[in-house]
Amino acid sequence: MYQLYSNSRSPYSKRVHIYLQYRNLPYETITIALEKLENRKKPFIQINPYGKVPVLVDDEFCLAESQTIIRYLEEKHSFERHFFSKDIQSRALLNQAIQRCESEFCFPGSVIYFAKKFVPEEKWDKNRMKDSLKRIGRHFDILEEILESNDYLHENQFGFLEILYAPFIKQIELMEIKVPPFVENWVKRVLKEPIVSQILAD
Ligand SMILES: N[C@@H](CCC(=O)N[C@@H](CS)C(=O)NCC(=O)O)C(=O)O
Repeated sequence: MYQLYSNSRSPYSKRVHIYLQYRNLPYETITIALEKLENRKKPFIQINPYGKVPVLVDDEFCLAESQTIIRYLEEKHSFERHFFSKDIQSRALLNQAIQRCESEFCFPGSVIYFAKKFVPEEKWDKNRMKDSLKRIGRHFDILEEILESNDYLHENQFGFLEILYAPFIKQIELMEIKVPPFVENWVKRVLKEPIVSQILAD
C-alpha cells in the first residue's frame, strides 16, 4: 500500500489525494502538521529535504512534487484510459499544458491567495499581485479558446490537468479574478466531479 505524507490544507497534497482516489489506488495518509513545523524537522526533513508535502512512499522509494508523483503512478499502473497518450506530440502538448498550469496559474494564483489569506493588507506587495493577476488573465484567455469547443482541456476528457487545477480553482473567488464564461463553466464542471468535490469539501 502507498503512503502519502500530506496536510489537509495543502492544495498540492489534495491533487495527489484526488488522483489516488480517482484511480482507486489504496493508500494511507500520514499527516504532517505544517502549523507545528513538523515538515522542517526530522524525520520528515530526511524524507524530503525541501520540507514540503506531498511525498509519496512506495516501499523504499520516496517521491516529492505533486505532478511528478501523479505522473509516476500513472506510468507505473496500466489504466484503461491512460492520461498520457501513446502519441508523442499529444504527450508533449500535455506536458506543455502542465508546465503552463504551474507557472501561469498556480504560481501567480498562490501569490494572490497567500497575501489575501495570511498577510495584512498594508503589507501586500501590490505590484507583484497586480502582475500575477495580469498573468492569470492572459492564461484564462488562452484556456477560454480551448474551452469554447471542449469540455476539458486535453483531448476533451477529464484528466491530469483537471486534477492539477482543481484545488487551485476552488480558491478562485478569494483571488477575485475575472473569469471568462467558458472557463467559468469548466471550473464548475471540474469542481462537480464526485471525487474532486468530496476531497475539496473541507
Ligand atoms: N511544487 C511542490 C509544492 C509543494 C508545496 O509547496 N507544499 C506546501 C504545502 S501546499 C508545503 O509543504 N509548504 C511547507 C513549507 O514550504 O514550509 C508540489 O507540487 O508538490
